[in-house]
Amino acid sequence: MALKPIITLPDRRLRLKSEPVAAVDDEVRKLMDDMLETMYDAPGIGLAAIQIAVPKRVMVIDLARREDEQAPADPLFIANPEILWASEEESSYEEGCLSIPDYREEVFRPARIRFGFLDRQGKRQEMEADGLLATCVQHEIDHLNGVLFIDHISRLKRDRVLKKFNKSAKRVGDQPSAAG
Ligand code: GNR
Ligand code: NI
Repeated sequence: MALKPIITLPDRRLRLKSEPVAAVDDEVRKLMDDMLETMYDAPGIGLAAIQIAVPKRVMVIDLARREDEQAPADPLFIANPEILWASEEESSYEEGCLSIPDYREEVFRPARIRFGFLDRQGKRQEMEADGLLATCVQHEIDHLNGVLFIDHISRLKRDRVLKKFNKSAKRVGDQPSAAG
């Protein structure tokens, strides 16, 4: 396994639409393993392949270590996910994203979903999710479509975030300033 750098705003690759995998072969399993190691290291509860600059429809999720870093791993390996059903009812979570460091905001999404995917063995699965898992799956599927959680918040807040990240990108190598 290998740790990979996580790309962050304003990297334009975060806006790419990722391509489905033809099959879950050894190369895709290696990608999944690298993603999982990178996600645990961050730490995060989900990671889409584009966050390590690979435009494939692959993601990993593990909610088990959210509160206790020492808890046993319980990873979900997901390729080519598709939302099959989403509830009318919505719920909100304060979301964050490893590609938008140090920013969190409340996002409303369908509270429950049913989704299909290929697992680590390439076997087709269907799952229902609610709570944080439903949110996380939708957040990661958004990444595969070039969508970020800030696209679901008010334009005012989004523009503020984008401006901050555009500024800090131009200032790489500069001294930090009070203006941020
Ligand atoms: O680690 C993460 N936490 C999180 C919290 C609330 C809603 C979504 C997430 S996903 C995020 C990791 C990430 O950026 N995945 O793409
Ligand atoms: Ni994210």
